[in-house]
Amino acid sequence: MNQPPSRKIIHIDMDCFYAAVEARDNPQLRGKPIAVGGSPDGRGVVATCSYEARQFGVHSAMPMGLALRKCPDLVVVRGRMDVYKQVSSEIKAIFTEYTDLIEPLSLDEAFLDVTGSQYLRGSATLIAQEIRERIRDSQHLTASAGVAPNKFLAKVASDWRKPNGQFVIRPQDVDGFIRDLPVKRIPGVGKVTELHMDKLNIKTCADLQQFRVVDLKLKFGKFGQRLYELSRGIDNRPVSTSSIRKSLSVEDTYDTDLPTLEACLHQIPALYASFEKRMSKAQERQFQLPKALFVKLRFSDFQTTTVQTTSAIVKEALFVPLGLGVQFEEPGAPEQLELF
Ligand code: DCP
Ligand code: MG
Repeated sequence: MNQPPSRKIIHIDMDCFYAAVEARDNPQLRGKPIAVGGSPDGRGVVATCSYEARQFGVHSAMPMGLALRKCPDLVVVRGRMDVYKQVSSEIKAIFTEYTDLIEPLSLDEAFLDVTGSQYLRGSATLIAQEIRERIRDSQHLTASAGVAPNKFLAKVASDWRKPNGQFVIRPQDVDGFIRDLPVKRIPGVGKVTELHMDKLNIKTCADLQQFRVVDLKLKFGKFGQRLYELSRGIDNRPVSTSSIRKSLSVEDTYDTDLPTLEACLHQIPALYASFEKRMSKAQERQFQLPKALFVKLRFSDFQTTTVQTTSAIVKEALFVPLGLGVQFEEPGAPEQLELF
């Protein structure tokens, strides 16, 4: 019997990336709770931390001062972006030996489409295994991998056996896997949406599946259609090798609070000047039409919020302005691929 076409997607994600690089290069740090990031004296935040530190509740984006209160023995290390970039490009060089269809998401993460590969009898599972072994042998760092029929599930799967693990969701496993998946694992479901869903008694993808697409659209707007698909484990986005920018912004964190509206407004021209500079550089390379402006604010308790509108933003900004930016029009929707 003819099987419908199915894709084989691998998501690779390095384990505690910056922290692992630091521990690799400085044996004294091994086995200790370490955090890579800014100084606790200013407004430094944790970029990432070792698993030893995570046990104390330390996590990415946490103010370093708070991290030190949670874990007094925490060793704070300044980041070395040049080294992380170098490791990242060496890892990417490994990926290119398996497929041309690579979509990097960040320095430590990428999707690979190995559907067409004949290597290792076309087994995505074995390819992922081999890539992880090669990263370990050449970089002395560990990576985790997810293998699945689409990007959404592959990304969820790479988190499933972290650190230094791998999890495979075969096409026939999708229905069973997705049912119990908590909604917060769905990309785009943040704290606010999760709370909204909780009030509707929606906790898992199985709960979401109970709703018709029209109802999801009513409740969650444009995101409703996507929720309908993702809650069934459907994601037709192809692995995209072109890096089309989705947004551009500049931001600054201030050493002391900006307590008044005047103080906030005072910072806007400098931010705007550097935004304009970056924007014109980017538009020279590839012109893209902006569709929305946004202002990101970080409050003194480090909560961050984004206000997206076209005017009157600044009048509302009674807090610490963090960033200015634009979002670009999305390129034409990709052709639908048939699944499974
Ligand atoms: N990073 C950052 N600020 C954040 C999140 C991440 O600077 N808020 C950086 C540091 C991380 C790297 O990006 O090392 C990769 O991010 P991940 O989310 O993949 O986190 P880790 O690789 O550190 O940990 P994990 O093992 O959970 O993947
Ligand atoms: Mg990672």
